[in-house]
Amino acid sequence: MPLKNSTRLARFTGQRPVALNRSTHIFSLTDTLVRPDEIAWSVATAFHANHIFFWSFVCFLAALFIPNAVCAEGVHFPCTVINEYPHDAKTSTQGLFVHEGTLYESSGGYRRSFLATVELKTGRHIRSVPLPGRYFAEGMATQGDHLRLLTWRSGTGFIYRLDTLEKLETFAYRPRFHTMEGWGLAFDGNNFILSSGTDRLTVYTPKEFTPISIIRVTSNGKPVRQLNELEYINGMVYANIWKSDIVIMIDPKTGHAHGQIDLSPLRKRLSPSSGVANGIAYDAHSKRLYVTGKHWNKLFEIALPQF
Ligand SMILES: [Ca+2]
Repeated sequence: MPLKNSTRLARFTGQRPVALNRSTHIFSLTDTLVRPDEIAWSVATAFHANHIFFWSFVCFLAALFIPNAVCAEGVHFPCTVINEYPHDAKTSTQGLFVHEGTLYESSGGYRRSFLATVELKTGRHIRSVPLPGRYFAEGMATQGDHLRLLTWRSGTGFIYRLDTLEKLETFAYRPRFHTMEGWGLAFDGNNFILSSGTDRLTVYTPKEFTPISIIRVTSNGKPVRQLNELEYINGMVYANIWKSDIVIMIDPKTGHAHGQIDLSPLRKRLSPSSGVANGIAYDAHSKRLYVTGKHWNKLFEIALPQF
């Protein structure tokens, strides 16, 4: 997603997320900005005042901030901190995973995107490679001895060697003229799973990177939109929800969100300039779960939810 927007919206992340509204299954940091009843009121007023075009535009803008349905069902897991580590606050985290104890992180923004290996306990960059200035780095995931990195709107991705971060290949991940964006990426052991800021996850084959199925993510029958950074953990897809501190756990077989973690308790440990939560990494070997965010000055190991 756009860096400017995320930076601007990061100011909202200093607030606690609004409590779950179980009657409408609505939840969002933007709840205080535009509510559905206000939108309905706007439409009615527009007809009455014969200002339909103006208010339609207002409603269009408002729709961009319609609160998102987030996991009113399922288990609400506590955010229990086990360790905290330094994290480079200049990094606009878009993709995050752990491989053999080393953190891999991608950072977004035009003319400043990069991919880095990071020493987990110090936050020090071991190796860092920039992307060409016209690409905005997004999510990434590893398969075998390489990783795939998405970019935001170009429809172009890159394959890198894990050990040297040497770029090996360029690949396309959407049909021509398709507007689907690249946000998060995970690998489930067989296929890649891609998010695009919507309520849909797209499953891609591992070699040709061909889309083979779509997972529609819901909670209580309502779509859960703005799915962002991903991680596949023990049969579940964990996903950051953009503009919130919520991580949800999705059953990829059904698309149902079966649980969530509210990361907002971490805010009191972060600098005020920390942006949105984004970045989930799981070390399957040590069974450790890590989370961070855009321009967060810390990375946290938190307790792994037990279903
Ligand atoms: Ca991840």
